[in-house]
Amino acid sequence: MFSEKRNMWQTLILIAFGFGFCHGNSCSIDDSERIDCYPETVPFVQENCEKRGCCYKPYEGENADNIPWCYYPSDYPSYQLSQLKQTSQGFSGKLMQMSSTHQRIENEINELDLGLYLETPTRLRIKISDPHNSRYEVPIETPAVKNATTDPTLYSVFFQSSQFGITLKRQSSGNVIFNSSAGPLIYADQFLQLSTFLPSKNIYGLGERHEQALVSTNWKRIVFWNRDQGPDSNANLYGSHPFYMCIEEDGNAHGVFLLNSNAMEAELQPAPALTWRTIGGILDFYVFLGPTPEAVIEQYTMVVGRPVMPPYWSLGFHLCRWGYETSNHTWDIVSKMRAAKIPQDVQWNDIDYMTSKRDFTYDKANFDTLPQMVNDLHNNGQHYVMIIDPGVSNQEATGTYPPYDDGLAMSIFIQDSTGTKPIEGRVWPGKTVFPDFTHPHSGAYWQKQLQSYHDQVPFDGVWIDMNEPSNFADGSTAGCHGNSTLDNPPYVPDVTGAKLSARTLCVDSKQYAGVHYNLHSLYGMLEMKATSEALVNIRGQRSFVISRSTFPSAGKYGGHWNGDILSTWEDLQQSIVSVINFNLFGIPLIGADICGFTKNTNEELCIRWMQLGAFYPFMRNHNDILMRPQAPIDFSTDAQNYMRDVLSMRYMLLPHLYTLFYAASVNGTTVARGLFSEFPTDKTALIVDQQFMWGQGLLISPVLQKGANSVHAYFPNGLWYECMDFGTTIDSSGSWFDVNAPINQTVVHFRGGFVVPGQYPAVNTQKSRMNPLILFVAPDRSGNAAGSLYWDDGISLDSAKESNFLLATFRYSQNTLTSEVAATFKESVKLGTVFLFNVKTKPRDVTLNGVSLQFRMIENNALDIELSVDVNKPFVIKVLP
Ligand code: MIG
Repeated sequence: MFSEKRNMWQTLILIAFGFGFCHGNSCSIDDSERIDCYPETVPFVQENCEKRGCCYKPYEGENADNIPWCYYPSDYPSYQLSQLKQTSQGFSGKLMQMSSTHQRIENEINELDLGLYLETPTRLRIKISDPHNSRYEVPIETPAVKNATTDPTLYSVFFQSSQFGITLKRQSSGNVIFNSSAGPLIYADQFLQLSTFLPSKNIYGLGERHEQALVSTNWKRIVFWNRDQGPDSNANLYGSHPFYMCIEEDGNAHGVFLLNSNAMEAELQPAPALTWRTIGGILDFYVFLGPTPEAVIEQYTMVVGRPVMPPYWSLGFHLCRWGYETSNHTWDIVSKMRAAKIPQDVQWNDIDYMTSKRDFTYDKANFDTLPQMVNDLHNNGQHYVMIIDPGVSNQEATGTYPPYDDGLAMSIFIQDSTGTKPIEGRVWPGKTVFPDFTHPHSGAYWQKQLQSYHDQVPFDGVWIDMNEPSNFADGSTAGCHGNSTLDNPPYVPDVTGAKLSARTLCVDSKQYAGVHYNLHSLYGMLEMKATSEALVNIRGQRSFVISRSTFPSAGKYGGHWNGDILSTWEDLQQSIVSVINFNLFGIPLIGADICGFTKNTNEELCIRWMQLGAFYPFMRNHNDILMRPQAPIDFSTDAQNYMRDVLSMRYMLLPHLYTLFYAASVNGTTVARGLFSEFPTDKTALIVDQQFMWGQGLLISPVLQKGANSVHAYFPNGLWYECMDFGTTIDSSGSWFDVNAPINQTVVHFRGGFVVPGQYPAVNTQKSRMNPLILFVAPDRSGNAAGSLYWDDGISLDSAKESNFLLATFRYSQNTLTSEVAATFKESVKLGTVFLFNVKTKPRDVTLNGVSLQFRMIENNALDIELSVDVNKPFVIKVLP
């Protein structure tokens, strides 16, 4: 007990006097460190600024528009910390507001509770709440930690008491990773703000965003408020993820998550510093100490939830469009894909299939053959997914439309501010109401509707759209009252549409768990939860849900596509960032609409997009209504050949992808990742976002420019073996190379040091899963490589828990490939080929468990070894030089 206590106090050091706040004139602050005291977008005058007790100093240099003219003085009276004491979970203290004469923000809270939870050696939580009035807290499940960690922590904590501040240092390096003395703590009922200095400008995450991966610290404001909004760098988009990862100057990484779902802003400035500004809830920060980038994501997903394990078939190719006019039209596309032998696992339908766009119906005139088409897909080892929107029509005659009648009977629709009737909006079916997924009966309601539709059309997965929730009538069909403090908060973050109710519901509408003002950004995530649970119950297999709106913990239930992007080269490039970001957000099942959504695509763009999209963890070609058709079969024979080739490459690499999803679901690691995740000490890798990796072993360097025949790509230090041009080696000390990439080629490299599992491809995963596996063995400079394979039946719930899976690790060193089997699968899993790279001369012999094998040298120093062995049993392959 004594040593435990000592450990905890060692973690914490209290200092009475401030640091970080300047001496002398409290307004003389470096330009880059000015914390905005007037974030409102409306123009203001000096007098308004000074009334707030802030410094007014116009700025006319570079960035003049962004540098605040009105900013907090260094001695702005904030809170004083007292009564700091040890608790079983860490420390607690009181924050008392310091008195001042200037005009304060409405309803400031004078007394606050500070809780510091030393949850694990690599994770701590800082919670600032109101001891007298309970405030809204985000209803997602996070780990309950009863006792502070007794192991030595990677961090130490410093408090500044006279002007409250909290500082976290990484013990090993002394790096300050969190330092709230960048600005004052403000804590009002509808305005909460905390500013922190950042240890470097290498900030990632914070989304959903449509721009480069590295977050700008050049006066950049990111707004969080889920919105039906075509991707744009200056708008709040479909999902909110107030989480960033920072790579420190020495390559160590940490993460910070603000668990808050209110309309929010994160403002970054070159100090570098970050200001969190939210208009409700509490301040509830998690800090993750890494120290590797992947460890940060493991620690983050430990809090918000590990990603769901997807069914194997869902990693195949999905084809969709808005504007298939009939079920026969849809079916015809499937048939043509089959005839062209282009791999396809899943066919989708958009809102076209519904009767008058009403959920849980299908148009018996134009989509009369839909059930037959779905059966035909199933008979061919393929799957079917259709769209469902949350808006339920309230215009049908009583007794004719159960989705509305049932919801009314169960009182599960979101109510207007009076709490007496469902709030009415307008979406695709016309006037609609919206299920409240915080209602305890909403799951049963949703499942019932999905079940009765499934009885007619046996779908395999669900695409949920419009769930920000989107509403064509701002607020409601009757507008909003605009007289409540919810509708008219003292501060409105810089949301697109200027009002919180823009393109969604009035924020004073009522849900079971509270007001929409607090719950808005959770809508899609909670719909994902309900949909995923219903799918599991209905089908008894793993669920497949793709949602447009997301929030932290959405990855537990499904994946995401990044909405209505354009068929342009710019959006092709940008889509990589979304893939990288959503992996950081714990939602690895992510992809963009291949070939682009809005605007007409063209053959070259679509080929290049299929080549990139073949490496999106979730691969779907989807198109806007009225745009030129863009399925593979809609292009020339050459184009079809190139698309088939890259699809085969994806199908060949699916065992690797699947193994990465397994790792994500158990450890929370990313599936696709930026180079910065693997090479955090490489300064160039920190900014590369036009290439990405699948796990550790595969680097994808797509062509992203019109007319290009080569890729200018960065190769971090190491050996890299080309995937298509078997074994061509790049030996890089960390530099850029121009790699040949004619229109029929996709540039993918195996990374020296890794073993990547593959499988001979086929036209769908039901067929490819029956083919022999392949191992690609890519040795590093010392001739070593390692990798693993996870395998199961691809659909069962809890395969891992029921020990019905294969888990094998492969190690290559000293010319010997050995396998270790940690778990075995009930069926035999046949390995048919090993490709070994970097073999300089033809070996004398190659043996499997002592018996000679067939082998041949192929060009570029690669060895092709043919064998037949069940991976459930350990083996040894020796290459005898
Ligand atoms: O208001 O269902 O992002 O993928 O095709 C548009 C029609 C509604 C938006 C989705 C898009 C989908 C479209 N939907």
